[in-house]
Amino acid sequence: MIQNPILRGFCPDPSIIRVNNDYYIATSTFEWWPGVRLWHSRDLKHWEQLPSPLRRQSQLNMIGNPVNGGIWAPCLSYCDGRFYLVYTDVKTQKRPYYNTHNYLVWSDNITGEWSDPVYLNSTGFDPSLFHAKNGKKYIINMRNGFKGILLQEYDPEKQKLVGPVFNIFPGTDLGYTEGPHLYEHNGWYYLITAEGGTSYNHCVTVARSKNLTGPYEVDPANPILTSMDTPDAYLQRAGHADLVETQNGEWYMVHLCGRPLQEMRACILGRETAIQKMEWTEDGWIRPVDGRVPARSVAEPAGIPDYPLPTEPERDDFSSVELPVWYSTLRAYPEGCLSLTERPGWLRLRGQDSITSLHHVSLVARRQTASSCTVETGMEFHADVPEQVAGLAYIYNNENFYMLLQTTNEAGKPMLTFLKSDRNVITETDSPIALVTPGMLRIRLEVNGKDAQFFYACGKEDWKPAFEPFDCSILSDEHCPGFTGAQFALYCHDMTGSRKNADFDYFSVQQRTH
Ligand code: 6LW
Repeated sequence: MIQNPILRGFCPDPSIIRVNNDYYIATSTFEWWPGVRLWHSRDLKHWEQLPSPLRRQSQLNMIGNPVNGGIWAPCLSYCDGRFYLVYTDVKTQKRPYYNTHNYLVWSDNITGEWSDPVYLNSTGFDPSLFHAKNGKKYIINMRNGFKGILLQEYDPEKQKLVGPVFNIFPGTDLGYTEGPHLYEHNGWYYLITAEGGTSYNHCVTVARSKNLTGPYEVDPANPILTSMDTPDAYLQRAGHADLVETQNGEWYMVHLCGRPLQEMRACILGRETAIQKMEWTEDGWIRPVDGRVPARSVAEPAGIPDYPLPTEPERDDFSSVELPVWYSTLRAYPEGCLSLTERPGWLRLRGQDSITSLHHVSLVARRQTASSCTVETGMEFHADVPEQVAGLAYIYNNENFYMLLQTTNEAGKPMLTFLKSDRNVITETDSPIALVTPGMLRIRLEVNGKDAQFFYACGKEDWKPAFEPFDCSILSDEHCPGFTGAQFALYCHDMTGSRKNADFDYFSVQQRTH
């Protein structure tokens, strides 16, 4: 059986394709760099992360992007030997006009270099590229203000949208119609959308038409997937789906989901990706074989053997000379301020802006993928003034985080301080801990559900608690509020402008499944 979620921790808005016997999923990354996470599988059960397609500033410049801005809902497609990716770079979500700019990039090698982007439009987010059987290509996207689904032809020669714009689907009374994808099957056009909003009323809506521009009739059993009526279901917030047919003619649907804490509706892991097995009904509708409530375990595809793939390791000793794919940074790669070669076997961060900046922050993050974790790092850092800090962050975004940081007091003595930011209100301990033993500082973070606590040890000393336990449920979609998820990060800032370095010997994230 396939165990859901298949992609855990901050992996929302999945788009899936199959190319021969290989499956690929693209998921949203928001203000985190590089843009769009890509995943690969051969059996829909085991997934490995691939290099992101948007890894050049010429493809994506998110400097200054707001929290929750950046890459929303990518859509991956494949046609005639070429991979296509459409995505939104959200500059503002301010009604009524937003600033949701849609782009297209392509590549003939999904792990190679992708093109620079072609601008499409800014009428709404969640663009999807539909390759019609008649050889024409169309872009559909939601219309800002949830005013339906727009469709316009895309001319690959002219590299732009051409012809009239059609509003092909008004949505249902579930509202918040977004995340559209089109398919041709047995003479019908099928339109899948997300409705109900990306929280606990989220769902998957299916409609069909004999004409591409509609009108579309809605499945009488709509919505075909939702957890809205089953608050005790393991997978909540099910919606934003995409279909794929296996090489043996079976159908599956990936969708986003959330796994809130037992005691409260808080998704610290953000929205994740799950998969359901599908079947076509006699009267030509497609529905989950396990029913409307998303199943936690799903039958594997027939005729496809298990194909295990490498996954993110618990411990990283920084032996690689390039930053592995499972790391993210904020809004851009910290050029000149992140090195794995200046001190071989160590990750060196040079301090830039402080965490609340929307510009140049030296921070390297790994996603939290389980509700119970042990995180640890070893750091060598010597602050000259209090304006230089470095340490371990437990972060949702620039406005919501906890950090255990080494710095110095006015007398130049090394200290440990503790910061909390809750919806952009930052508080700092008034009782910093003096560090008496020089040498490497080891920092540990224990997380169990909504409870967390930092620990520290200097040199070979034993572990000691660093400040009081804290409530990490504030690092959740519901509290912030947000679209991403909690991450563990190495961090350094230097307000003197001298780019003081902090060297990290290892970064261990032990995630216990649940
Ligand atoms: C995404 C939209 C949604 O673009 O949330 O749940 C937005 N659905 O389709 C951000 O993830």
